[in-house]
Amino acid sequence: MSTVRDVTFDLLRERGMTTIFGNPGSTELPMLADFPSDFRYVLGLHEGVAVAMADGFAQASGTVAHVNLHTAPGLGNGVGAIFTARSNKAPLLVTAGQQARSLMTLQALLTNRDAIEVAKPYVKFSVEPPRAQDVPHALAQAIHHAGLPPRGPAFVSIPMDDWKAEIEPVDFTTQIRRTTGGRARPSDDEIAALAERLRAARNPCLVAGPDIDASGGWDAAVALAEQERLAVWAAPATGGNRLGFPEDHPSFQGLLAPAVGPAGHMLEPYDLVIVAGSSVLPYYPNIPGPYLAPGTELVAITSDPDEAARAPMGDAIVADVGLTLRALVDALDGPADREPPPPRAAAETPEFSEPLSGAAVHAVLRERFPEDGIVVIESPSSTGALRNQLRLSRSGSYYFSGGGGLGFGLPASIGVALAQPDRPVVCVLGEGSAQYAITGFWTAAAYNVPVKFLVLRNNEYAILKWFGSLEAVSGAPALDLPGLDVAATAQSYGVESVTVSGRDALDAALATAMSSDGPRVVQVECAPGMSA
Ligand SMILES: Cc1ncc(C[n+]2csc(CCOP(=O)(O)OP(=O)(O)O)c2C)c(N)n1
Repeated sequence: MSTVRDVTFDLLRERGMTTIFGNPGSTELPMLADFPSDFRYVLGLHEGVAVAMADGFAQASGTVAHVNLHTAPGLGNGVGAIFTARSNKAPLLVTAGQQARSLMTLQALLTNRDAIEVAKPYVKFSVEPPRAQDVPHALAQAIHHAGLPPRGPAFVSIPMDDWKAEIEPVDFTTQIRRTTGGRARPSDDEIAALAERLRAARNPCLVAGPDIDASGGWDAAVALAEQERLAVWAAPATGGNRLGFPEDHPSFQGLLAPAVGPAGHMLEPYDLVIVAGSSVLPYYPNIPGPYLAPGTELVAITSDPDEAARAPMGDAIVADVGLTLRALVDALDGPADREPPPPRAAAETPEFSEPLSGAAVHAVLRERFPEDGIVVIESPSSTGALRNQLRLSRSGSYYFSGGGGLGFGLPASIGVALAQPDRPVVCVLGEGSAQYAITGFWTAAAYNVPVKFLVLRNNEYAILKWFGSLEAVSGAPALDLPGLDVAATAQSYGVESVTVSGRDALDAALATAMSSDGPRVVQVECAPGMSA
């Protein structure tokens, strides 16, 4: 006889899930007792931090990551980050402790009442197994759900007295030692029909979404664009948690506007729009208009049936994005007899007057950015400026909160760096955004995770002021943020930090930070307002 705990750790070991992100409480201690030496526990001081670290780790490793939360209040704290992980399609096993089964009915302290309902809107699967012996099977199901397309978080609530329960090892071999795969290729007919539409199109374009990168379709997207002379737009930043296409490529045109009317207007010149690896489309804010001009057709390629079903226009193929793009390249005879798309203008050199604008900060960053660097960004008013200045061109180089929730960037960068220890990671944060997961600095320091944090301090919620003008809102309170000092706070958590102002000081501070071994914070004084 083995225990539920033995079998669970064997399951996690077999799946290569030997890193557990979490924040423990009394309801999780029975699981963590005698923690196996081949496992690593990464402590976040708040559940939102633990979930977002796991999110970054899952996306950057391409594997299911495990985050273990405390019962009701811990799970509650993590829900915002679980929402974000769902938007990012990050494959996560989320577990939470629960009161002992014998005390749940009387609702003893820390009972997670209706545990499976708490995160339900944001997970693919939510269960509290009926018997202790079912815990490993439930965990296996959650792992399969998380890793199958569309990837996302799956939740299991585990009463704290389940871990010692005895279980037949035979259940382990029959129920758990299974693999599942979900990379579906479209039928030959679907590929032939799309290839024909593309061949017949006069001026087609590609809208490149985050699932291109997540499905390993980067090279196929480039090959398709080059062979078919496609103009390529990035899916709107609101849903673009990853890049889908090299942004320094001659076919790349820029970011599609996120709102309905402006996006429809930008797509007007094209008679065929292929949206690959994105919902159609991640719109925000509400600026109405036609979805598409009368002469424009659209075909989406997505592995998510829900994305295919809820799109307001166009046809859709539900299949693996990378495999579909590759099949399309192979089905077309290319090169197409079309003019290549017009080149995009070079990024303008911004003014370097003090305090620096967001664009100026990113122009300085560009000169210091490592060749194989990765950006994790949560700097709302300067996201577009960073994309424009850096024009990142390698797969797996960019992570962003696809659902629009703050509190992702700081901890996700730690997860990304743990998953990709050979690539330098730069985390770009607004000083307001940093507050939502500020304790992540402690984890960076305690585990010596060498992320370089660049904090833009503009003393305001700049993007909300911009939204205010867009929504014709005046007189809203609480949009100024005087006196936040992220560098001092990070220093108190153990991360070496500096605050600088102006181009030369920023350049020198970035050079020092990039060449150091551990985590570093460079906080730079910034001008208010949006930066393009
Ligand atoms: C969890 C969460 N709470 C609140 C918001 C609303 N929000 C969006 S952007 C923003 C301001 C961010 O400020 P800062 O990081 O300083 O960036 P800036 O706009 O100045 O570039 C806020 C509060 C959100 N997106 N997510």
